Amino acid sequence: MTNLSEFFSESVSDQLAKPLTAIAEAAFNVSKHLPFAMGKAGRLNPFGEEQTKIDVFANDVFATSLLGTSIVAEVASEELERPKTGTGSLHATMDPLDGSSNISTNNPLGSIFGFYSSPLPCSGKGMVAAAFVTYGPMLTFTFSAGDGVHRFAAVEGVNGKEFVLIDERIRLPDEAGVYGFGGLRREWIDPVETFVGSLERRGMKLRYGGTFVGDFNQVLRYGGIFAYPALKNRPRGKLRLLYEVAPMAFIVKQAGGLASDGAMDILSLEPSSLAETCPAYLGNTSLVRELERELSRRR
Ligand code: AFP
Repeated sequence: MTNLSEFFSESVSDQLAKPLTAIAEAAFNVSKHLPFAMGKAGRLNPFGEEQTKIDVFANDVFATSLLGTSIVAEVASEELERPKTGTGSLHATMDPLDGSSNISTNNPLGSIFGFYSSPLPCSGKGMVAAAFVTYGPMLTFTFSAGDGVHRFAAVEGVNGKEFVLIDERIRLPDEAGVYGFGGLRREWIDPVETFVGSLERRGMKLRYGGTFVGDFNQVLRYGGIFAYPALKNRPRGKLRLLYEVAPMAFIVKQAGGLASDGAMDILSLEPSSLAETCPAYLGNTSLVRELERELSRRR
Protein backbone atom coordinates (compact mmCIF):
# COMPACT_ATOMS: atom_id res chain seq x y z
CA MET A 1 0.00 0.00 0.00
CA THR A 2 1.31 3.44 -0.93
CA ASN A 3 1.20 6.01 1.85
CA LEU A 4 0.95 9.76 1.47
CA SER A 5 4.64 10.55 1.86
CA GLU A 6 5.65 7.83 -0.65
CA PHE A 7 3.09 9.19 -3.11
CA PHE A 8 4.21 12.79 -2.62
CA SER A 9 7.91 11.92 -2.96
CA GLU A 10 7.25 10.63 -6.48
CA SER A 11 4.69 13.06 -7.80
CA VAL A 12 4.38 16.36 -5.88
CA SER A 13 6.88 19.22 -5.42
CA ASP A 14 8.15 19.89 -1.88
CA GLN A 15 6.52 23.31 -2.03
CA LEU A 16 3.08 21.63 -2.22
CA ALA A 17 3.82 18.33 -0.46
CA LYS A 18 4.65 20.11 2.82
CA PRO A 19 1.39 22.06 3.26
CA LEU A 20 -0.69 19.14 1.96
CA THR A 21 1.01 16.82 4.46
CA ALA A 22 0.42 19.40 7.20
CA ILE A 23 -3.33 19.36 6.48
CA ALA A 24 -3.52 15.57 6.37
CA GLU A 25 -1.72 15.25 9.71
CA ALA A 26 -3.82 17.98 11.31
CA ALA A 27 -6.98 16.17 10.14
CA PHE A 28 -6.14 13.28 12.52
CA ASN A 29 -6.15 15.77 15.37
CA VAL A 30 -9.44 17.40 14.31
CA SER A 31 -11.11 14.01 13.82
CA LYS A 32 -9.96 12.85 17.28
CA HIS A 33 -11.46 15.96 18.90
CA LEU A 34 -14.85 15.90 17.18
CA PRO A 35 -16.69 14.06 19.97
CA PHE A 36 -15.33 16.40 22.64
CA ALA A 37 -15.90 19.74 20.97
CA MET A 38 -19.48 19.62 19.76
CA GLY A 39 -20.84 22.55 21.78
CA LYS A 40 -21.16 26.21 20.84
CA ALA A 41 -18.09 28.42 21.15
CA GLY A 42 -20.18 31.40 22.23
CA ARG A 43 -19.04 33.68 19.42
CA LEU A 44 -19.82 34.50 15.78
CA ASN A 45 -17.65 34.07 12.68
CA PRO A 46 -17.14 36.97 10.20
CA PHE A 47 -20.38 35.96 8.46
CA GLY A 48 -22.41 36.29 11.64
CA GLU A 49 -22.79 32.52 12.05
CA GLU A 50 -22.50 31.00 15.50
CA GLN A 51 -19.20 29.15 15.82
CA THR A 52 -18.97 25.72 17.41
CA LYS A 53 -15.98 24.72 19.55
CA ILE A 54 -14.83 22.40 16.79
CA ASP A 55 -14.99 25.23 14.19
CA VAL A 56 -12.57 27.19 16.38
CA PHE A 57 -10.41 24.17 17.16
CA ALA A 58 -10.16 23.05 13.52
CA ASN A 59 -9.37 26.58 12.42
CA ASP A 60 -6.51 26.88 14.94
CA VAL A 61 -5.08 23.43 14.23
CA PHE A 62 -5.09 23.79 10.43
CA ALA A 63 -3.81 27.40 10.44
CA THR A 64 -0.98 26.58 12.86
CA SER A 65 0.01 23.50 10.85
CA LEU A 66 0.00 25.36 7.54
CA LEU A 67 1.98 28.32 8.84
CA GLY A 68 4.39 25.93 10.58
CA THR A 69 5.60 24.68 7.19
CA SER A 70 7.20 28.11 6.47
CA ILE A 71 5.85 27.72 2.93
CA VAL A 72 2.58 29.55 3.46
CA ALA A 73 2.44 33.36 3.24
CA GLU A 74 -1.16 33.67 4.43
CA VAL A 75 -4.07 31.52 5.50
CA ALA A 76 -7.52 33.00 4.86
CA SER A 77 -10.31 31.17 6.63
CA GLU A 78 -14.08 31.28 6.76
CA GLU A 79 -13.64 31.46 10.54
CA LEU A 80 -11.20 34.43 10.60
CA GLU A 81 -11.77 38.18 10.26
CA ARG A 82 -8.37 38.59 8.60
CA PRO A 83 -5.90 36.09 7.13
CA LYS A 84 -3.10 34.85 9.39
CA THR A 85 0.28 35.58 7.89
CA GLY A 86 3.45 33.51 7.62
CA THR A 87 6.86 33.53 5.95
CA GLY A 88 6.39 31.53 2.73
CA SER A 89 5.11 32.32 -0.75
CA LEU A 90 2.00 30.14 -1.05
CA HIS A 91 -1.46 31.58 -0.30
CA ALA A 92 -4.00 29.28 1.34
CA THR A 93 -7.76 29.40 1.85
CA MET A 94 -9.77 27.10 4.04
CA ASP A 95 -13.17 26.19 5.34
CA PRO A 96 -11.78 24.35 8.37
CA LEU A 97 -15.06 22.63 9.22
CA ASP A 98 -17.71 22.48 6.54
CA GLY A 99 -21.23 21.46 7.55
CA SER A 100 -21.37 22.53 11.20
CA SER A 101 -25.10 21.80 11.26
CA ASN A 102 -24.25 18.11 10.78
CA ILE A 103 -22.17 17.92 13.96
CA SER A 104 -25.00 17.11 16.32
CA THR A 105 -26.46 14.46 13.99
CA ASN A 106 -23.10 12.79 13.27
CA ASN A 107 -23.62 13.13 9.54
CA PRO A 108 -20.62 13.76 7.27
CA LEU A 109 -18.44 16.81 7.88
CA GLY A 110 -15.48 18.07 5.90
CA SER A 111 -12.65 20.55 5.51
CA ILE A 112 -11.78 22.35 2.27
CA PHE A 113 -8.45 23.92 1.20
CA GLY A 114 -7.19 25.91 -1.78
CA PHE A 115 -3.59 26.91 -2.55
CA TYR A 116 -2.64 29.84 -4.78
CA SER A 117 0.55 31.33 -6.15
CA SER A 118 -0.93 34.89 -5.93
CA PRO A 119 -2.05 37.00 -2.96
CA LEU A 120 -5.71 36.70 -1.95
CA PRO A 121 -8.35 37.40 -3.05
CA CYS A 122 -7.51 36.18 -6.54
CA SER A 123 -9.12 34.17 -9.32
CA GLY A 124 -8.91 30.39 -9.53
CA LYS A 125 -6.48 30.78 -12.42
CA GLY A 126 -3.82 31.24 -9.75
CA MET A 127 -4.75 28.00 -7.97
CA VAL A 128 -2.02 25.37 -7.82
CA ALA A 129 -3.60 22.75 -5.55
CA ALA A 130 -6.78 21.95 -3.67
CA ALA A 131 -7.77 19.35 -1.10
CA PHE A 132 -10.66 18.20 1.03
CA VAL A 133 -11.02 15.99 4.08
CA THR A 134 -14.11 13.91 4.90
CA TYR A 135 -14.94 12.97 8.46
CA GLY A 136 -17.41 10.17 7.85
CA PRO A 137 -17.26 6.47 8.47
CA MET A 138 -13.74 6.85 7.02
CA LEU A 139 -11.35 9.75 7.46
CA THR A 140 -10.23 10.53 3.92
CA PHE A 141 -7.92 13.05 2.31
CA THR A 142 -8.48 13.92 -1.36
CA PHE A 143 -6.22 16.29 -3.26
CA SER A 144 -5.13 17.54 -6.63
CA ALA A 145 -1.91 19.36 -7.33
CA GLY A 146 -2.80 19.77 -11.00
CA ASP A 147 -2.07 16.19 -12.06
CA GLY A 148 -5.29 14.29 -11.37
CA VAL A 149 -7.31 13.72 -8.22
CA HIS A 150 -6.11 11.19 -5.65
CA ARG A 151 -7.74 9.89 -2.47
CA PHE A 152 -6.22 8.48 0.69
CA ALA A 153 -7.89 6.84 3.70
CA ALA A 154 -6.67 6.80 7.29
CA VAL A 155 -5.57 3.38 8.56
CA GLU A 156 -3.63 2.09 11.57
CA GLY A 157 -0.06 1.63 10.32
CA VAL A 158 2.92 0.13 12.12
CA ASN A 159 3.94 3.56 13.38
CA GLY A 160 0.44 4.81 14.22
CA LYS A 161 -2.21 6.28 11.96
CA GLU A 162 -1.33 7.04 8.35
CA PHE A 163 -3.06 7.82 5.06
CA VAL A 164 -2.88 5.17 2.32
CA LEU A 165 -3.85 5.52 -1.32
CA ILE A 166 -7.31 4.16 -2.11
CA ASP A 167 -8.16 5.92 -5.41
CA GLU A 168 -5.68 7.19 -7.97
CA ARG A 169 -6.65 9.50 -10.83
CA ILE A 170 -10.33 9.72 -9.89
CA ARG A 171 -12.57 10.47 -12.89
CA LEU A 172 -16.24 11.40 -12.86
CA PRO A 173 -18.17 8.46 -14.30
CA ASP A 174 -19.66 9.22 -17.75
CA GLU A 175 -23.07 8.11 -16.56
CA ALA A 176 -24.60 10.59 -14.12
CA GLY A 177 -26.21 8.86 -11.14
CA VAL A 178 -26.98 11.48 -8.48
CA TYR A 179 -27.88 15.11 -7.94
CA GLY A 180 -28.00 17.34 -4.86
CA PHE A 181 -29.29 20.92 -4.90
CA GLY A 182 -29.20 23.15 -1.80
CA GLY A 183 -31.53 25.91 -0.69
CA LEU A 184 -35.29 25.90 -0.28
CA ARG A 185 -37.05 24.61 -3.38
CA ARG A 186 -39.55 27.47 -3.29
CA GLU A 187 -36.59 29.90 -3.55
CA TRP A 188 -35.02 28.22 -6.59
CA ILE A 189 -35.09 30.34 -9.70
CA ASP A 190 -37.33 28.89 -12.44
CA PRO A 191 -34.60 27.45 -14.73
CA VAL A 192 -33.17 25.52 -11.78
CA GLU A 193 -36.56 24.08 -10.92
CA THR A 194 -37.14 23.07 -14.56
CA PHE A 195 -33.71 21.48 -14.78
CA VAL A 196 -34.15 19.48 -11.56
CA GLY A 197 -37.50 18.21 -12.84
CA SER A 198 -35.75 16.91 -15.93
CA LEU A 199 -33.04 15.18 -13.83
CA GLU A 200 -35.75 13.37 -11.89
CA ARG A 201 -37.52 12.31 -15.07
CA ARG A 202 -34.32 10.76 -16.40
CA GLY A 203 -33.99 8.63 -13.24
CA MET A 204 -31.20 10.41 -11.37
CA LYS A 205 -31.32 9.99 -7.60
CA LEU A 206 -31.50 12.84 -5.11
CA ARG A 207 -28.59 12.75 -2.66
CA TYR A 208 -28.39 15.73 -0.32
CA GLY A 209 -27.06 15.80 3.23
CA GLY A 210 -26.34 19.50 3.81
CA THR A 211 -22.53 19.33 3.79
CA PHE A 212 -20.94 20.57 0.61
CA VAL A 213 -17.98 18.22 1.04
CA GLY A 214 -20.18 15.15 1.50
CA ASP A 215 -22.64 16.05 -1.23
CA PHE A 216 -19.97 17.00 -3.75
CA ASN A 217 -18.06 13.84 -2.87
CA GLN A 218 -21.03 11.68 -3.88
CA VAL A 219 -21.14 13.39 -7.27
CA LEU A 220 -17.43 12.73 -7.71
CA ARG A 221 -18.02 9.04 -7.00
CA TYR A 222 -21.32 8.37 -8.77
CA GLY A 223 -21.36 11.11 -11.42
CA GLY A 224 -24.02 13.79 -11.65
CA ILE A 225 -24.35 17.36 -10.46
CA PHE A 226 -24.16 19.27 -7.18
CA ALA A 227 -25.51 22.79 -6.93
CA TYR A 228 -26.08 25.50 -4.44
CA PRO A 229 -27.98 27.60 -6.98
CA ALA A 230 -28.84 31.24 -7.40
CA LEU A 231 -31.95 31.76 -5.26
CA LYS A 232 -34.77 34.25 -5.76
CA ASN A 233 -33.84 35.91 -2.48
CA ARG A 234 -30.08 35.30 -2.84
CA PRO A 235 -29.00 35.75 -6.47
CA ARG A 236 -25.33 35.02 -5.67
CA GLY A 237 -26.17 31.84 -3.74
CA LYS A 238 -24.84 30.84 -0.33
CA LEU A 239 -21.50 29.13 -0.80
CA ARG A 240 -18.30 31.13 -0.50
CA LEU A 241 -16.27 31.29 -3.67
CA LEU A 242 -12.82 31.24 -2.11
CA TYR A 243 -13.38 29.10 0.96
CA GLU A 244 -15.67 26.45 -0.54
CA VAL A 245 -16.43 26.56 -4.25
CA ALA A 246 -13.12 27.33 -6.01
CA PRO A 247 -11.15 24.44 -4.45
CA MET A 248 -13.89 21.96 -5.42
CA ALA A 249 -14.00 23.54 -8.90
CA PHE A 250 -10.27 22.82 -9.25
CA ILE A 251 -10.85 19.22 -8.15
CA VAL A 252 -13.89 18.58 -10.35
CA LYS A 253 -12.01 19.90 -13.40
CA GLN A 254 -9.08 17.64 -12.63
CA ALA A 255 -11.57 14.76 -12.48
CA GLY A 256 -12.84 15.58 -15.98
CA GLY A 257 -15.87 17.67 -14.97
CA LEU A 258 -16.85 21.32 -14.86
CA ALA A 259 -17.76 24.00 -12.32
CA SER A 260 -19.79 27.05 -13.29
CA ASP A 261 -21.60 29.94 -11.65
CA GLY A 262 -24.27 29.53 -14.33
CA ALA A 263 -22.49 31.70 -16.88
CA MET A 264 -18.75 31.49 -16.23
CA ASP A 265 -16.18 28.92 -15.26
CA ILE A 266 -15.81 29.23 -11.47
CA LEU A 267 -12.03 29.32 -11.81
CA SER A 268 -12.26 32.42 -14.04
CA LEU A 269 -14.28 34.49 -11.56
CA GLU A 270 -12.35 37.47 -10.14
CA PRO A 271 -13.42 37.90 -6.50
CA SER A 272 -13.17 41.38 -5.07
CA SER A 273 -13.37 40.18 -1.48
CA LEU A 274 -12.61 37.07 0.52
CA ALA A 275 -16.24 36.85 1.59
CA GLU A 276 -17.80 36.74 -1.88
CA THR A 277 -20.39 34.03 -2.60
CA CYS A 278 -21.38 32.62 -5.99
CA PRO A 279 -23.98 30.24 -7.40
CA ALA A 280 -22.24 26.87 -7.68
CA TYR A 281 -22.97 24.16 -10.26
CA LEU A 282 -20.40 21.35 -10.29
CA GLY A 283 -20.29 17.91 -11.87
CA ASN A 284 -20.38 16.16 -15.21
CA THR A 285 -19.58 18.63 -17.96
CA SER A 286 -22.62 17.72 -20.07
CA LEU A 287 -25.02 18.42 -17.17
CA VAL A 288 -23.36 21.67 -16.13
CA ARG A 289 -23.45 22.87 -19.76
CA GLU A 290 -27.11 21.85 -20.06
CA LEU A 291 -27.98 23.87 -16.96
CA GLU A 292 -25.99 26.84 -18.27
CA ARG A 293 -28.07 26.71 -21.46
CA GLU A 294 -31.30 26.56 -19.45
CA LEU A 295 -30.15 29.58 -17.42
CA SER A 296 -29.10 31.61 -20.45
CA ARG A 297 -32.43 30.96 -22.23
CA ARG A 298 -34.26 32.58 -19.31
CA ARG A 299 -31.88 35.48 -18.69
P1 AFP B 1 -23.06 24.99 7.81
O1 AFP B 1 -21.55 24.86 7.98
O2 AFP B 1 -23.62 26.21 8.46
O3 AFP B 1 -23.78 23.73 8.21
O4 AFP B 1 -23.30 25.22 6.24
C1 AFP B 1 -22.90 24.26 5.36
C2 AFP B 1 -22.95 24.80 3.98
O5 AFP B 1 -22.16 25.95 3.86
C3 AFP B 1 -22.53 23.78 2.93
O6 AFP B 1 -21.65 22.83 3.43
C4 AFP B 1 -23.81 23.15 2.46
O7 AFP B 1 -23.75 22.75 1.12
C5 AFP B 1 -24.82 24.26 2.65
O8 AFP B 1 -24.31 25.12 3.66
C6 AFP B 1 -26.14 23.72 3.09
O9 AFP B 1 -27.06 24.76 3.15
P2 AFP B 1 -28.64 24.49 3.32
O10 AFP B 1 -28.80 24.13 4.77
O11 AFP B 1 -29.27 25.77 2.96
O12 AFP B 1 -29.03 23.35 2.43
